[in-house]
Amino acid sequence: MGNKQTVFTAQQLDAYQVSSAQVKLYHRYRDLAPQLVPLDYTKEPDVKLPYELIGSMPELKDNPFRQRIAEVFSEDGEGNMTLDDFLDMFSVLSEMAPRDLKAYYAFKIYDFNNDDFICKSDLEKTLNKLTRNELTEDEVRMVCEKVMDEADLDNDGRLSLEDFQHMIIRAPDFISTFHIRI
Ligand SMILES: [Ca+2]
Ligand SMILES: [Ca+2]
Repeated sequence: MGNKQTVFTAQQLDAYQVSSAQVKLYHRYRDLAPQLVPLDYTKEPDVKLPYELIGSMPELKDNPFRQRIAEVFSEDGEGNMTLDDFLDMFSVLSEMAPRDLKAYYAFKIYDFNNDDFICKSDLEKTLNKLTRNELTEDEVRMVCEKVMDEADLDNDGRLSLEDFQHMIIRAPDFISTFHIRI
């Protein structure tokens, strides 16, 4: 380990309202690739860590949505993350995050083709991942139809964010994959 100099001085903690959780996460980020991540962030270095490193973190590696999570939170949309992306991701995934915020990001994660709606094929992919491919195609289709029936309030055949927000009040399992203890 050696003698690590931390980037955040006490004054900086005050000035930027950097929380101790963020400092901890900065160190997690840096530990993924100490050769790439500088100790000094005051000059806003242009650093991104590749998805392969992010997706292999213990908090994510068993999550069937890990790649989508990284894509949604990364500025480049490909899962490669700046420190800011990384901090945003963990603050939303944290158990402390408000349900509405989590629901908003869960919706984006399930919207595989990024068109701001969860259509049938998005929902089928979601169900396959949520159940870790343990359902047959027919079963997935049935569950998918049932969810659509109940949740598609304006009957346009797809779920808007509003439809989805109503749905998770009754089916909280749809956001429980996104609770991570940091
Ligand atoms: Ca979609
Ligand atoms: Ca709808």
